[in-house]
Amino acid sequence: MTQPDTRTLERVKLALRSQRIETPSWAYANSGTRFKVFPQEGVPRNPYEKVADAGVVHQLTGVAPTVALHIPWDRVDDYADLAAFAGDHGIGLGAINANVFQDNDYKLGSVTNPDPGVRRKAVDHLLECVDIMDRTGSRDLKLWFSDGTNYPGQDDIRARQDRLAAALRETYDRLGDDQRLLLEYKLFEPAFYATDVPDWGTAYAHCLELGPKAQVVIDTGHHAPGTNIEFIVAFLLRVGKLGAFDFNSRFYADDDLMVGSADPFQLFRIMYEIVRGDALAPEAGIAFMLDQCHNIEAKIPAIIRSVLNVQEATAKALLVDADALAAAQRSGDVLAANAVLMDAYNTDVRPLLAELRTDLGLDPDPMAAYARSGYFDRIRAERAGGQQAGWGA
Ligand code: RM4
Ligand code: MN
Repeated sequence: MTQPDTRTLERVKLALRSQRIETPSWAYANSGTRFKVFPQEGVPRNPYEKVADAGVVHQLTGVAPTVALHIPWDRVDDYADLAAFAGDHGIGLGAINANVFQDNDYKLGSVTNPDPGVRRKAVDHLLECVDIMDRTGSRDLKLWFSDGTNYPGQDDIRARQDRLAAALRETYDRLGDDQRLLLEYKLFEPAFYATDVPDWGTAYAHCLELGPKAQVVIDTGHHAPGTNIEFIVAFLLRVGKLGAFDFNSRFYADDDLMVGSADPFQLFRIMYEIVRGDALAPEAGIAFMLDQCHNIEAKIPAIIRSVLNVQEATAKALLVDADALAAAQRSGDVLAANAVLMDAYNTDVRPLLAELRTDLGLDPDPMAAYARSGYFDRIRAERAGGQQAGWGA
């Protein structure tokens, strides 16, 4: 394996310059598992402080210029003011995440609930989220439903699909020209028995029915063990229905751990399909978001680490020698083709990334820069009083 030549390195650095990774407001707050939330010091007490933390992550990494909001966790009186505050911190407000999974009324589901009154309430919340997008300037509405049934016969599986379609339609029709509806799927919540949007096929079918402004979100934590996620990426990209990622690592029995931590090779394979599909640049319209919570690890460094993990996987994906790969594939040389991918994956891209950061006027080591910055000591002191933000469970 030879080291990449200068031209390759310049090409990779150029592509990495345009990469954008959105961080989630809830990752800065006290959140973490469905069973216990372990509080930490210095945690934000309101959406403004979450935005300030997100600003620090962008300042140090240079590739995280937006923060996603979750409503009602991030409800504020004046969204224009929050957007201006974000601007002061060098970032913008990103996707609006709806929350129809934490209200007593949603015991039997939200938009698929058998009670039309509950369905109305859920859809009204989705419409409220679009109102908020109008004020924050957000492009994307991200929808995740923990709707489904636990027991055979509990409710009519097919009727629930009709109710889901109707709710999505009403929300879709409310979108502005430049706004999108992004639909998530998840295999196992509320139940392995019957979740209403359990897989990418279901999400894809609903998005197809809705129209061009509806696209699928791949949350990397929402699959069965062994699922080939890069296949889903390739398929959805090919048909123009991949809208976004929620990146994380699935080994918490949910979707909360740092992306690329336990399986960096999977992340590389995913990012390779993105590069292969020419979908890395912001103009391609794929939102690369983190959806994580940090329960036992320090939050801001964990988010920085996650951003760096995505960046590293992307750099490796960009190093794949496309010509050599195509030649090996054409000639049916299985081992050579596999070796081309592995060569790229096994390249140490840390020097390249350090160089990129230096070019951008950043510290080459964002983790060390954060540790040195004194930011944590400041927020620990400043945020000592008051009620720390959690995820309202
Ligand atoms: C869900 C899903 C959603 C996220 C919540 C917090 O599992 O992934 O995207 O908003 O968790
Ligand atoms: Mn998610």
